[in-house]
Amino acid sequence: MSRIEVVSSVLAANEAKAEQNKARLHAAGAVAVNVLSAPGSGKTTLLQHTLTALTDLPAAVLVGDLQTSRDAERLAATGAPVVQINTGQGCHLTPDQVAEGLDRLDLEQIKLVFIENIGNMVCPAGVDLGEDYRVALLSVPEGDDKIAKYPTLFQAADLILLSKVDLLPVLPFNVAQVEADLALVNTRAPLLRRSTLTGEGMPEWLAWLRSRRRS
Ligand SMILES: Nc1nc2c(ncn2[C@@H]2O[C@H](COP(=O)(O)OP(=O)(O)O)[C@@H](O)[C@H]2O)c(=O)[nH]1
Ligand SMILES: [Mg+2]
Repeated sequence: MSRIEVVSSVLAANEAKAEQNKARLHAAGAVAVNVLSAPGSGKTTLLQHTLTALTDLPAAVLVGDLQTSRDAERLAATGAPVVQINTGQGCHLTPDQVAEGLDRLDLEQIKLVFIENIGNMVCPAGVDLGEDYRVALLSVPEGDDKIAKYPTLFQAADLILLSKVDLLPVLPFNVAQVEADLALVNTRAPLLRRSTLTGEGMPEWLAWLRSRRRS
């Protein structure tokens, strides 16, 4: 078998597993949201605040990291079910790992499954985990050129969160540039400004999530 055939069979296996994850989530009446960004953009902090605020929508988190269970510990403090998935050297979660994570949740009790992907702007973008929606974060300290430089992350997103907007007054950052770059790669996804420190954008984010619930 040639190398190309081997690669394509791995991709086909991943796609099949992602479809199984999706079918399983749908059968349980749960919606899955894949959260993607660079390390430090604010994914775990966003989910901590979201789990605390979403008392009307039972949610769980599968959280990916190369090492440690630090994010899982932060998230579990909210009382929500959390599964840490350590990928070792893997720069993105795989559909198999998500399936194993789902095995450890009582899906009948859960309406929303967040998947905090590995912090990376390249690898996770091309991997379907079986999620219903993708949310990409870009934080102000990362700089206003990141959508232009890492378009694949933002192309496939259903919602883009411009996070840490509380830092806009103190950092040079051109929001209009970000909007213009986004318009070239994704005209479907809204760009929502948010800050955990001030609470800006939180009601809109929660409304977006609630409107996605399946049952
Ligand atoms: N200024 C500011 N800092 C934030 C905000 N959200 C998160 N952070 C900080 O950003 C850092 C990384 O956050 P974390 O949630 O761990 O990012 P992750 O690696 O994407 O999960 C932490 O020091 C957070 O306190 C925000 O809205 N504004
Ligand atoms: Mg994190």
